[in-house]
Amino acid sequence: LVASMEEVEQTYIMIKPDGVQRGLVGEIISRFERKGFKLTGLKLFQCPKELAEEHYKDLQSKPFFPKLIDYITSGPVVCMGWEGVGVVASARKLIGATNPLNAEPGTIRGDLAVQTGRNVVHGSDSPDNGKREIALWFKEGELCAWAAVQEPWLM
Ligand code: RTP
Repeated sequence: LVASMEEVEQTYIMIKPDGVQRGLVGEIISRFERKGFKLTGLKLFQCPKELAEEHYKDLQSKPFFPKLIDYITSGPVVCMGWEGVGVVASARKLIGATNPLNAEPGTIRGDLAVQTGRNVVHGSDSPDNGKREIALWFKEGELCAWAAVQEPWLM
């Protein structure tokens, strides 16, 4: 069963500063790995203000925008590219509702967060935004296109 190229999507997932500081990096990465998606990029990164503003430019007019920018730039984030069939919508399901109090148990926010302003993780909301955000957060050469090898690792 090989997925056609058109079905394979890319999404940008980011562990926000609270997720890093609370020691949730491994836990969050595990959920995407265990689901079966493929990691294509990964880095710990101190986000400059200009990049945070560009990433969240659609929310510029919101009253919480300055606080959101302070939050995202308050410490390092973990930037990730994930690939797979239906990965954009599926990742949003794994993440759960924006307000963690409305997020179902079993989701990342439902299990690990309380406040909207400290909701530990970001996921792209469309395939187009997935591509846009990966290009925004990663330089060329930081992403890896790879396929699992057939040989056993240990003999
Ligand atoms: P994200 O982009 O982080 O995955 O979140 P989302 O799509 O679930 O939510 P969105 O509406 O795009 O909001 C982006 C992030 O802004 C913060 N936020 N704070 N009322 C508030 O204080 C408020 N509303 C939104 C959250 O960190 C949210 O994830």
